[in-house]
Order: sequence, then C-alpha cells, then structure tokens
Amino acid sequence: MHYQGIIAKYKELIDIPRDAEVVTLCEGNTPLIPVPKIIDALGGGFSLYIKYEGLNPTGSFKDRGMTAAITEAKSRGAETAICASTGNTAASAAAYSARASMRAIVIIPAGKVATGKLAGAIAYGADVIQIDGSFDDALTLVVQISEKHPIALVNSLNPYRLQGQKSGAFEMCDALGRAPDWLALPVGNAGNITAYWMGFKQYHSLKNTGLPQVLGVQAAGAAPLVLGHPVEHPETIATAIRIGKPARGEQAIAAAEESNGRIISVSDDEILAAQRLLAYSGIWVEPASAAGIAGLKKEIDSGRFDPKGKTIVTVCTGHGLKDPNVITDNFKKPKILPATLAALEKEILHG
Ligand code: AN7
Repeated sequence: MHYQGIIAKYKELIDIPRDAEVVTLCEGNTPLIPVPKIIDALGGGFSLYIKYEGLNPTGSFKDRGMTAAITEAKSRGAETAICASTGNTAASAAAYSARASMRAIVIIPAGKVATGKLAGAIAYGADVIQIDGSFDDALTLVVQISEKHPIALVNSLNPYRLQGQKSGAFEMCDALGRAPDWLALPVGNAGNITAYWMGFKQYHSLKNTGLPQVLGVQAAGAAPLVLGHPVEHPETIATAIRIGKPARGEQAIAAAEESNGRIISVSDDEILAAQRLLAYSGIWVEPASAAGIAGLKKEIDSGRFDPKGKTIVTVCTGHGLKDPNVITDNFKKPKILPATLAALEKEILHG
C-alpha cells in the first residue's frame, strides 16, 4: 500500500483516539540527506545527515504535529482551530483545517512573518489576523480564547501536536538502524525538541535504538533558555524562532539535561553562514532551520564538542522557499547586462 502519512505508519505508537478518521496530507517520510561538503567544512571524521523537513506538504515539520492535532479536534466535533504563529504553524493549521473542512484562525505578529508563510495561510483559506505585538502576546491570547470558547488550540501546547512530531525520531531510527549520537535542532517555542526526545525514548524502550545527545539551538536575540529568563523583545532574522517565552521551555531544558546535551545560542550572522553552507550543498532552508548547523559548527570550532566518529543528524525544519526575502536582501544580487553576446562573453569568460 502506498505511503499514507505518519499516523498510518506509526499507528500503535501515536496516542490519538483510535476511531478517529485521519486528516492527512501524507506528511513525513522525509529523507536523511548526507552532506559531505559540510562535513569537510567542519573538519571531517564524522557522519552528518540533514533531516529535510522542508519537504513536508506545507514546507515544514509542523505538518507532522498538525495531522494529529486536527485529526483529534475533528474527531470530537471541533469546527474551528486556532493558533498563534511565527508562520509555519499558521500555514500548516490552515492546510489541515481546509482538509478537514474546519475553520482556521491564525494570529501572527504583524510584519514579522516570512512572505511564503503568510501567503500559505491565506492560500489555504485561513482567517489571518495580525496583531500589533509579538508571538508570545499572540500565544497568550489564543490560550485565553480557546479556554473561553469551543475553539481547538493547535499550538504545541496541544499534546497531540507532540504525538505527531515525535514521528521524526522514529523515522531517523528506522533509517539509521539506531538513534544518532547527536541530534541538533532549532528551538523556538520548544515543542519540537520536546517531541523528538519523547520519540527517541519511546522507540528506545520498544526497540533498543539508543538515545542521542540533544543540542538545542536558539537565536542569540531570542534565547530565553540560554539566558535563563524570558526575553521581552526577542529579535532575530530567523523570524520562525523569534520567541521570548517558550511554552515548553522546561521540557526543552529537561531534554537537553537528560540526554547529556545542551541548549546554546548562535548569532544571526552564524545562522546566515550556516544557511549558505546548506544551500551550497543543494539544500535551501529558511534561516531558523539553519540554526542546528550553526550550533554544531560553533560547538566544534570552540572545541566543546569532539565529533570524531560520531553520527550526527540536524533537523532542517522548514523550506527556504518560505522566506525568499532573506536571500534577496542578504545575498549577492544578480547583475543586469545589455542583451548582447559581447557583454555575455565578457561577463562569463572574464568577469
Ligand atoms: C522553521 O510556526 O513557532 O521549538 O509558530 O517554524 O517547536 O517552536 C515555528 C517554529 C524551528 C521552532 N524551525 O520549533 C510557529 C513556530 C522552524 C519553525 C521552529 C519553528 P519549536
């Protein structure tokens, strides 16, 4: 039978109502892509794979969680879903709600959501509401409204989101035959790091696949888990993780500690450099998704982490197409030449 998404694939391991009709876009089943050029750039002597989550139906890892959250909400008769979002959750909630013939309401920080995510949410038919505030303000509001009214909250505070997202860990173990030694991933609202850790522990208890050490990476301007306190005005080019009060912050810290890993921060310049490294390996990700590689490079360069002989996986959470402006604003702009053979030859052969 052809692939039908993560709930069908991992039915027994995902805790959602058994009789629910599954709302799916055949998400998951994303590749682990080897990146030898990045291994060389980081000094060599280890294995490194990119778990390319940008290849999910709406272009991010959120689809793994959304299939579960919307399936459960629909199964209990919910007619409306709501979320706060830096963009990817919004697009995913919109698409899965459309699929389930539910209304989606997404609340986003005005002016701080990448073009492709905003466009996605609108295209899939969500009611998009911008607020004059941050993601954290938006999250506070959607929690309040979903407690007062029969509206299903589909942020990662919803436990079904984690049930779906832990499938990424199962897939890694299936592909590698065991857990990687290290897992590096970006941390924003801290749902994904929490879900991965749950997934690895569950698979290990069933199949003895081992546990990775977890490196969570925040942007320096939005690094509450590194600083040890909320950040009132988070700021970073990686708008996906522009979050100052992570809802699952404590669980993220527990995942890092239990796994004998850590949570670190990287600068926007380090994020952009890692985005370039990935792009020059043929993998275009949005800035937040490059944080894992940026963090890995920082740890290796500083000598805090010896990668020799290790198998490392980095989760690249979202596709670069979501945020084209970052590239056109920060990378070299293409020249415009006169439309003549002479000009073209001069540029190509002598430029
Ligand atoms: C590409 O869409 O929070 O630590 O509202 O879009 O689980 O929050 C997005 C987060 C990493 C961080 N990479 O994951 C949202 C939102 C990308 C993201 C994260 C996000 P969490």
